Amino acid sequence: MQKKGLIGSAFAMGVLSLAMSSAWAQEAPKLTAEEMEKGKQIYFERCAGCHGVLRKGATGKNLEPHWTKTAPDGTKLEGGTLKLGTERLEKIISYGTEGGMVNYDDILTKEEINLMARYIQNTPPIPPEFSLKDMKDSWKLLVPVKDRPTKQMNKVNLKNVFAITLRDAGKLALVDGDTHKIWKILDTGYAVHISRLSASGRYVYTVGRDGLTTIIDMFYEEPTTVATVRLGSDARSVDTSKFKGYEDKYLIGGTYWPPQYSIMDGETLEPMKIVSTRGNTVDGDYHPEPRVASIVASMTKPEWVVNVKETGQILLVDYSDIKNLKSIAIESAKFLHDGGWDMSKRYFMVAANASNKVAAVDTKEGKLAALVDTAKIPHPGRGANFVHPKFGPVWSTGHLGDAVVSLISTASDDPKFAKYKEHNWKVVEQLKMPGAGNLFVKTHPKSKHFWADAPMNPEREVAESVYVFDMNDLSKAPVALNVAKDSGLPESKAIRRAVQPEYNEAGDEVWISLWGGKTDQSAIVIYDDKTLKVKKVITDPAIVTPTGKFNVYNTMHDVY
Ligand code: DHE
Repeated sequence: MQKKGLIGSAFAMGVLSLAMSSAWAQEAPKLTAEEMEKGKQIYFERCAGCHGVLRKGATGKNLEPHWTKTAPDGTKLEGGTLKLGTERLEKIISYGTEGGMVNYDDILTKEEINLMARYIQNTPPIPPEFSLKDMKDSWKLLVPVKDRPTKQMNKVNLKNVFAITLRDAGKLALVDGDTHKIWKILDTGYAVHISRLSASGRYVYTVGRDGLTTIIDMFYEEPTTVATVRLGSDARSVDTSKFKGYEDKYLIGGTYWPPQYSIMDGETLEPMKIVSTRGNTVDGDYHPEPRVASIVASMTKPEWVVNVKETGQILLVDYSDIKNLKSIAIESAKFLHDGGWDMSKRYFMVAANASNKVAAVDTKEGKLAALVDTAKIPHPGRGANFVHPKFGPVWSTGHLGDAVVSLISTASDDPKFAKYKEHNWKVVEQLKMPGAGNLFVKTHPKSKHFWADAPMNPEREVAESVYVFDMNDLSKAPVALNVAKDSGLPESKAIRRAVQPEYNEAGDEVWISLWGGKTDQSAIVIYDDKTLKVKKVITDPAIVTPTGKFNVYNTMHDVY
């Protein structure tokens, strides 16, 4: 049985209300140099994403030593007594919290959990900065543009290729969506977070959590990496220039550490410019680590939408003149995370997840259209768009912290949707999920189905399933598909999380990753979108810890 955040409420509600006391001057547990190195590595791989390199907190709580070191017995909290320190931290790390922290007892060993409980009581080491020169030194142009094929040298239907992250293997699988066969597995950075496509559909860009960015050319007989560059030491986002006349001229990458974005040549990845995102939050406080979360390319203007997590500032970066770079900073809310376009592709919808809000940016006017209150911790991925029978165009997001999917009415320039104006920028309906822990939702213009996962739910049954709503009758409970059972794989000790539904080009198949442990057999389970029956299970042993999947056509055209 999975343990639910047993001590979660204490951690989630209590830690922040702990009074500062002189007792925190006491020494943190001593670590050997070897333990320190290992702690650093595990912290980077598993913790930094939510808590930040400097541990100031964002999606996760602040983990600076004044919170994590043992408090004296009897320290009074608002709701009772709490003592942090090694033992309590071990429990939190093992079993997770109701505040959204996942349990690590099936990911880390007991010794590693003990190490991390001690490690985070020590002052966070500050990683080095990463300059344009560092980027240039890391840049490898493996094949110059003039030596690349001038036409497609294979017969694969490139538009229906899926780029699939093999998270813990540090690889990317390119799978032929027509034949369901693995086309090629390529080395990439560690735990590629997202893949994005060039405007031409020829190149796949990946960004590893370790900051390594690759460009893969699909015109060769077999996909080939033609250049690589390092953006920094911790990264999540990348996109190309998509506006008419600038197609694939530039690539932008965003880093968590150092907090900055970098602009590169779109075909060679040659580094051109770095811009820091350090500065003030929407509350006016200085923040030393404002990380770059999602980035998207606008098709309305030569601009990227760059969402800065800790400051809550949304930057519209105009790439028409890189030397004299102009950008607009739009105030929204903390902490910005992921998002996607509305149906008209004029508004970018981004989750400010710790504020329980979604910001809608009007990229035509260059200003905030609305800040929409939602249920707890919205986490849309790119979200999902459809025309609601009663409320017109809606964009949707699931929630990590609540058992609902929120449907938000979006504005439209199309006169046929004018009658829905009064609903715009409000949550018009909430679809009931079996529990919290959703990460991704998806639909397709040709489908009547709406898919939602719940991989962060602590219950095995829920985390291993996906939920399919009928858009013709949203009052019906969703159909639950148990992806782990449907995969036909034997039961495993660790939960195999069913994650990120992604449509094929035609919009008639939905691919789900069954994300198991590093040594478990994982799978990609492909469902027929009409019948909801399994069409194919890809269980090749090379499919190690699959997570994000990016269909070439849908990613190029922002179909979701
Ligand atoms: Fe993600 C998107 C950050 C954990 C899978 N994730 C994003 C984006 C950001 C982000 C900023 C938006 C990128 C963009 O659009 O430009 N993710 C983070 C984190 O900081 C966090 C919470 C912790 C971490 O250490 O990374 C985190 N993410 C995860 C996972 O654990 C997931 C489930 C598995 C994995 O591969 O690591 C995961 N994130 C994804 C996926 C997307 C994503 C699949 C793209 C969704 C899409 O449809 O575009």
